[in-house]
Amino acid sequence: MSLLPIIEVPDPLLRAQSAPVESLTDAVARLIADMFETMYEAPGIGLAAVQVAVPRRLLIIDLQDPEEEDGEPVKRPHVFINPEIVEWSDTTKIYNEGCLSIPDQYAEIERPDRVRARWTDEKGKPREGDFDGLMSVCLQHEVDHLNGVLFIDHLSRLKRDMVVRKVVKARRDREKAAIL
Ligand code: GNR
Ligand code: NI
Repeated sequence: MSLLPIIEVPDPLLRAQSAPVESLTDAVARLIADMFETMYEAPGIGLAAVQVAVPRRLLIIDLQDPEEEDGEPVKRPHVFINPEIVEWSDTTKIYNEGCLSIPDQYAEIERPDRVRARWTDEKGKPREGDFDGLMSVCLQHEVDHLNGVLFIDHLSRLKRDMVVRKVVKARRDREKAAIL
């Protein structure tokens, strides 16, 4: 297993339309394992393949519930291959979202509070399910990534540009500090 670098805004690959996963090869299984290692280390609760520079329709989620066993969060890994959201609730909810590709920036985003999805699991089995709460927020955030959409796209142009500039400046400052 290996940690993969996470790409950040304004990397144009984050705007790509990810292509379907055609078959569950060993390479895909390895990618999934590496994505979990990368997500847990970050740490994050979700990760789309495009964030590790693989523009394929694959995402993982583990909400890492605070229910602990011996001080360790209980792991509940979920794999969604070629996911599709097929129904959205009319009711919405606001959640303070962040993104590993937009480090240290958060914004209140309004989304449908429940969704129904269809996907293929890591064993190749077709699945369908309903999601609410944080799982619904995270799944919508991750499916957006597969379509080149970021949570900041739900903000005004002015706010979005401000957030991207902050990320670029913070990265530049960090790189400068590393040289001095
Ligand atoms: O770790 C993450 N936390 C999070 C919080 C609120 C809404 C969405 C997310 S997903 C994010 C990880 C990430 O960037 N996934 O694409
Ligand atoms: Ni994200």
